[in-house]
Amino acid sequence: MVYENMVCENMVCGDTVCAFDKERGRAAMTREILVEISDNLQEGKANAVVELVLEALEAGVPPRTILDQGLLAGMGIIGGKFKANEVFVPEVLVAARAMNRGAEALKPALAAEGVRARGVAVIGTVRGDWHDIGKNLVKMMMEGKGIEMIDIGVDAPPERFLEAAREHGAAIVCCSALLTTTMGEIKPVVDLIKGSELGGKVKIMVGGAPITQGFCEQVGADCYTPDAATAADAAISLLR
Ligand code: B1M
Repeated sequence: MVYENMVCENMVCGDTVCAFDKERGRAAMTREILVEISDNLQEGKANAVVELVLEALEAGVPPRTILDQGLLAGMGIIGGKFKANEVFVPEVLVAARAMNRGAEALKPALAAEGVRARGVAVIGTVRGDWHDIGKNLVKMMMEGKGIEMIDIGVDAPPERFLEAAREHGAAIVCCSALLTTTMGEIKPVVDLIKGSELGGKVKIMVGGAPITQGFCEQVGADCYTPDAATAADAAISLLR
């Protein structure tokens, strides 16, 4: 990684490093540190991710590159493995925690560079339902895609979804329901949002074990996805 000590391979300029080699060395170092960020994130090593992010910043790697090619690349690989049943909930949770820590470390530099979130989404588990593991995974996957997530928690009444969407200028509202007895709470959220000034502007995504595509259409929601990784991909498509 220390390109200053490299010797010109072409031997064009003796034993010191020429500008060409310097540039090539810098590019190699950038690639290496980004791969390390991605690898450590996938292994859930949050402290190492933070250290590497700070090291990359210090070495002059642009914050956007660190985000896209380090953190988001790692989270994307984990998302793909989760979809393919190659890793499971615990691995995703630790990777997501490392992602969040890395993103936190990067935040000041991103803000200074003027990099904005790709959009805002509100997420919650519907009224009467306390299950939040799936919701948290969806949230983390979406954060991993650069979406700013407003988490209104569990047992959230329809009004809370609407208020949060208004307050934060959300483009998407995400409803999670895990019980057959609470899936009926999704329709009041859809009706309230569609009947408000946000109707037609804010997209509504739904999911959770008992939810299906047919149910999504029946309640008038915009998008159903069966898992967290596809939810994050779908959210990006909705934000385009
Ligand atoms: Co509950 N529970 N639970 N529970 N619980 C289930 C869901 C159940 C299937 C167990 C069973 O009977 N076999 C059953 C529901 C039956 C039904 O309605 N058909 C059940 C029941 C009955 C209950 C209680 C009523 C039990 C009781 O008290 N008698 C009670 C209800 C409490 C309430 O909510 N009011 C209850 C309570 C609990 C605990 C509190 C103990 C705990 C929740 C802890 C927590 O979440 N913090 C709990 C748990 C852990 C479960 C099981 C074991 C695991 C759920 C889970 O987290 N799965 C569950 C049985 C099971 O699934 N094996 C069960 C892992 C998680 C990653 O998956 O949430 O499906 P999931 O999320 C997935 C997808 O669904 C999707 O992406 C996620 C990841 O890929 N997804 C979305 C989720 N939200 C999405 C949103 C999207 C898109 C995708 O877009 C917006």
